[in-house]
Amino acid sequence: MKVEDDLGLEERFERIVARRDRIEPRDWMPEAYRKTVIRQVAQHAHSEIIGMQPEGNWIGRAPSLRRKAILLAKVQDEAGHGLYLYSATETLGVSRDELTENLISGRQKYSSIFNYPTLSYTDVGTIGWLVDGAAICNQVPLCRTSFGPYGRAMIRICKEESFHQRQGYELLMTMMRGTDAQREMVQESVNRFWWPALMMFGPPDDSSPNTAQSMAWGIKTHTNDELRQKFVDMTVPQADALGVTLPDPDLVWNEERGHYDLGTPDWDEFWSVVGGNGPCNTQRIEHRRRAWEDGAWVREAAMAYAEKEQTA
Ligand code: BYC
Repeated sequence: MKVEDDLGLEERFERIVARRDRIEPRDWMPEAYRKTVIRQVAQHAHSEIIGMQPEGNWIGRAPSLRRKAILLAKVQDEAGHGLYLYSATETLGVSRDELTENLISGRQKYSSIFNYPTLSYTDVGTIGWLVDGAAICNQVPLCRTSFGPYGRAMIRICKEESFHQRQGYELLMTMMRGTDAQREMVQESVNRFWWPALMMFGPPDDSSPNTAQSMAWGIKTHTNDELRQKFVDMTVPQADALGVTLPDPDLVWNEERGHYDLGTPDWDEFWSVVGGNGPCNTQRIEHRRRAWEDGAWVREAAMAYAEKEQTA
């Protein structure tokens, strides 16, 4: 009897996935699906929270009140994205404390891109243009992901990401209309961020262990290489309009494919950064650990207050 029940549930799950509908937290799901969603959404949440650091570093040194207001709003949006995504993960029975411990201990990952330093204010523009641009390419399809709370969080996140991308592009365009020194700063920044931005999409399809199963379950709807290509095709004309050169001599239009050909990212560097050895990995995690420890009294006070209210 038990086996039949389970078969019925699994069939129902498969049918929901096949008709591209949503799986909700109350629905039965295979344990491996639950684990995969937790892994991806938690990593995504961690990326938003760790991703506040490279840009947050420049809030106090913004060149004008206007730039400061824009940057503050953007970094606050990222905190919000992290919170929606942690909430989506919590619906699967894992606590916020556990997730943060997993990040700090290195058991869960966050996007490789945030392990690169921001060396000048120009990097705020480049992150907006390239990093948020890559994030949009990856995240718009996630609005239709099979896990309901994740997909719904993504709808709001994507609206905010498109503002982030545009503010970055506008910042760079302003600098490109400035002095030679400013134009050089933009080019130098783009040179540093181009390849790491391409790596955000994950390893090539033939060395991506999770893609096939995640696509079969509708968690991912496109492969890593498909999305990387889409990003390149979208970004080359924007680079032309901006007047910067993307640092890849193999970047040429392929008439037959109807896409740009591109060079190969340094995958050894990617795996090294993912493995904890990028330029800023230690600094990023240390900063997060300190913030988590410093905030312990706030969490304890909030819990004590909630308990007191409940008893009253
Ligand atoms: N960095 O089998 P694969 C933002 C890992 S934040 C680090 O292809 P999957 C923003 C991967 O986890 C936006 N690790 O994996 C915030 C796996 O290891 P595990 C962040 C990476 O999951 C602030 C292994 O490599 N976006 O926009 O099928 C300021 C094999 O990979 C990376 C998201 O999180 C990487 N780049 O596909 C500004 C999007 N790539 O877990 C902006 C949601 C791969 O087996 N996530 N790995 O130990 C996804 O779409 C997918 O998880 C990925 C990877 C495409 C990233």
